[in-house]
Amino acid sequence: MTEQAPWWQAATGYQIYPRSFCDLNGDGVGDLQGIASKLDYLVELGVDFIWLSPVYASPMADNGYDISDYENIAPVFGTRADFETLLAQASDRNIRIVMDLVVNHTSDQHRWFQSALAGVDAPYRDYYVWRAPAADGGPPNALESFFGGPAWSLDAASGQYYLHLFDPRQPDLNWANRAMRMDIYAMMNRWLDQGVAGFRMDVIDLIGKDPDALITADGPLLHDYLREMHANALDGRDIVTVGEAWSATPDQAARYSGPDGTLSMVFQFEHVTAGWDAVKGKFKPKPLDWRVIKGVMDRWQGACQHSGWNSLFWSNHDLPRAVSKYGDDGRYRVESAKMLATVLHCLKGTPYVYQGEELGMTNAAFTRLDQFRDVETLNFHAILAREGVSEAEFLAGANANGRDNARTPMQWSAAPGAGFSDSRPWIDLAGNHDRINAEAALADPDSVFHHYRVLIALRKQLPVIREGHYVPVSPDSPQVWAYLRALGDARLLVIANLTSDVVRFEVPEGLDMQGQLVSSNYPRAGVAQGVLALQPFEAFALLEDPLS
Ligand code: ISL
Repeated sequence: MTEQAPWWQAATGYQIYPRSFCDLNGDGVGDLQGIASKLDYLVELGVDFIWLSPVYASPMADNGYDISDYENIAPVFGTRADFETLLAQASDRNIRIVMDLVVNHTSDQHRWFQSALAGVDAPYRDYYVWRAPAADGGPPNALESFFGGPAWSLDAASGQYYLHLFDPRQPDLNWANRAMRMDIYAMMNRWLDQGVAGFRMDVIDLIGKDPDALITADGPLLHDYLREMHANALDGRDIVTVGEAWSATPDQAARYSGPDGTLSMVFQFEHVTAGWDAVKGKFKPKPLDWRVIKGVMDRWQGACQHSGWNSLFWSNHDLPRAVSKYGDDGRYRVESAKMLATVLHCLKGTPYVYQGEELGMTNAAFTRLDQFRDVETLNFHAILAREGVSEAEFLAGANANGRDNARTPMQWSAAPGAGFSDSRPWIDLAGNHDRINAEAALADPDSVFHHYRVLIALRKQLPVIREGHYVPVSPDSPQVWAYLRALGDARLLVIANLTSDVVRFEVPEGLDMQGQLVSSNYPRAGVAQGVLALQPFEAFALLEDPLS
């Protein structure tokens, strides 16, 4: 069984947000040559593939998630030659590159949309979604953009509205148009033929939408389109595909990634949205409730026990920094960052590390609105200000859950520009690179970085981590996450204190184990017996393997 498992089931991914990773040409924006210069750092960390956020040509209204040319690289990031060099240098180091595939929408500067604007009979008109105004001349219906405001904008020349589930500069592609779909599959084939190892598919659960019925996610034709995409571009290739699917529930996991599924796995977000206000959303976060988060993880681990596959992540370029959101970015920053890594990386699935997470990088803590860059944050600021939300309240929400938290420059060193750039970066630094940086982390054997390195290596060494059965041990505890992984006679017991208090935890009967401590963030003997006093954010993994 192990021999036949696809490579990505033993792999760890690393997400790079190119704008903020490493600026080699000194313009304040990260670039492809900068990424290439850091490949040896990724080798040291031990990751197997890079998920590269979009580097295609783009006017950057949404930092590249608005693509104006799928075939070319944005000049601010480099050239196609730079991309080829990066691909080759990564391949020399056994690191694969997974591209971001943004095909729910394009930029309004894409030649298809520019041509579509020529009029209702323009050749590419039907590549986008157009509707006549409502009787009062307003938008065709009440659909709202995920970035706030109406999802329809008027094209004054033709008198029709076009659909954009995100910013008006990101018009939605019309997936009902077969020629458009075939153009997309051809584009995917070109990138795959060039040697990229797969795709992370942006908001892929939106492509089957039925805007007239106000259905956006998980629409009626979603899986038909995914099957067609699979047959035309993915099938038979040794690649990994991960669909971003905010609507995905454990019940649907097998549809995406089961034996007849179309993707390797999806990113699901139930553990993320569980922390948002039901009405006001992400800018009004709820207090952290670990019982809910563990419940989500338990259900997904259960759903993908026998078929389907999980992705595992705490953070990405749209989310707050993991240690700030789920841990303690003050006194127990190191301990809690390691704890979060341990509980995630010992689960079954493919873990993704977001750049800087392996250093325990923190949220941005901006104090002024003019420090924010993100289109979503700025749009919502305008909307919420009209609704009477004060500046202070908005800043608190944006600092807690806004997307710019994850986008401050990668902290390479304690140097003035954090080793990211010699010029003023496009967005302010988080401001703590004097203490939190890669150079210091590499030199410190107890750093968060080295903790990640060990966990990433363990996945390769231990079949019980890759394949073992998942059994929740403490589902009702708000303070402790304990679980067992079991494969044959091998057992891995993971116990984590999720809080900054010392917590007593009684090891349940049958789980009192003696073994090898394969991961820990405090000194501890290799036994779990009786009542344990778990130190603040303590987490450890104990391996009992009669064969080893
Ligand atoms: O975090 C979000 C939920 O409010 C949204 O900001 C986000 O748009 C959503 O996660 C979908 O994300 C993806 O598509 C967007 C792009 O802005 C994000 O960066 C991308 O990850 C539109 O392409």
